[in-house]
Amino acid sequence: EHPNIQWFKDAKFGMFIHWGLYSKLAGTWKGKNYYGSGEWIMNQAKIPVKDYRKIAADFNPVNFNAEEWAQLAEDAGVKYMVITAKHHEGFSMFDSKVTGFDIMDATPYKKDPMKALSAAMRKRGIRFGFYYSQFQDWYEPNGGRNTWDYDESKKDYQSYYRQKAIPQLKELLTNYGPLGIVWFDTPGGMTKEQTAAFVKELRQLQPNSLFSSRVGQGMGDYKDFGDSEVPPVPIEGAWESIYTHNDSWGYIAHDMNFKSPDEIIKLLANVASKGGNLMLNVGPDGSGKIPEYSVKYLQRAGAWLKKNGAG
Ligand code: JFZ
Repeated sequence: EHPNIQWFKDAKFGMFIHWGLYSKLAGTWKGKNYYGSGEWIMNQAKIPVKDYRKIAADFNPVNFNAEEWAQLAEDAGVKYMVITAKHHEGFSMFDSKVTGFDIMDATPYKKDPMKALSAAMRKRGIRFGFYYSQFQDWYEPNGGRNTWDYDESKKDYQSYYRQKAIPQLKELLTNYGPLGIVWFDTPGGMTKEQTAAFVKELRQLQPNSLFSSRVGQGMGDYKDFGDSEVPPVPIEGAWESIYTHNDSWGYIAHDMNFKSPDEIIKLLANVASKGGNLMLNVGPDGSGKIPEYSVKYLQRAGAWLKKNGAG
């Protein structure tokens, strides 16, 4: 058991944020609407890298306000937040020296939102962590699972890990203060030995930080259930259920299927009654605004929790 697991076991409620270039596409590519997983649009529409990279040139989230996002987290009563530093699309939402395909170098925004957000969260005493897609990287010739631009059989995953994933994770584990969680996802391309070496190398930088189970090979510090899944009976040990507020992780403009404050509280109670945490996702748009329904409903859920002594 991880020596720093107790805060997580006590947390009950977390906020997940999926935010990237896909947020700007908002579920639409070339006049066609997609539904269900806005962050997968590059894959669903098989958008070539040479077109996808152009989205960055217009990505300018001037409405992003770290204090507002952190305040929403506090109002909602969450005890931790995890945000996508790099999703499968391969775009880095932080200042990375490892690539030019990041928010500093490739967009007109030219600021690091993760710097501001990590600071705003620390100020409020809410744990902060990064989601990082360690294997799937649809931008890189050697990254996982882009088969529409690249030939899978020619890929050298180890070279991608050495040249991008590991150096970037080192940046994330070095430049943003103490992290509560590093949330890995969809493992691949590594043997058990390679995963062990990967985990060991990164742990040295932040021994106190928890690693999610999707680091692979059973080497995470707590269990994540499949998306939108709550176990039927109480489960021992540290675990988390992840849900999204509407039907997509990444922003989709035509998805209005938001869970009401009522439904959020029932879901939270269901997960808590089985002994786990609920990490509920919101998907800000490409301008940096969290959808109004997410703001309103999370605030109302948080107000209820406070009033009833659970906040
Ligand atoms: C992954 C991502 O592919 C997705 O875009 C999103 O970020 C989500 C939170 O995580 O999707 C998964 C990963 C694992 C399972 C389901 C969806 N699973 O184990 O059931």
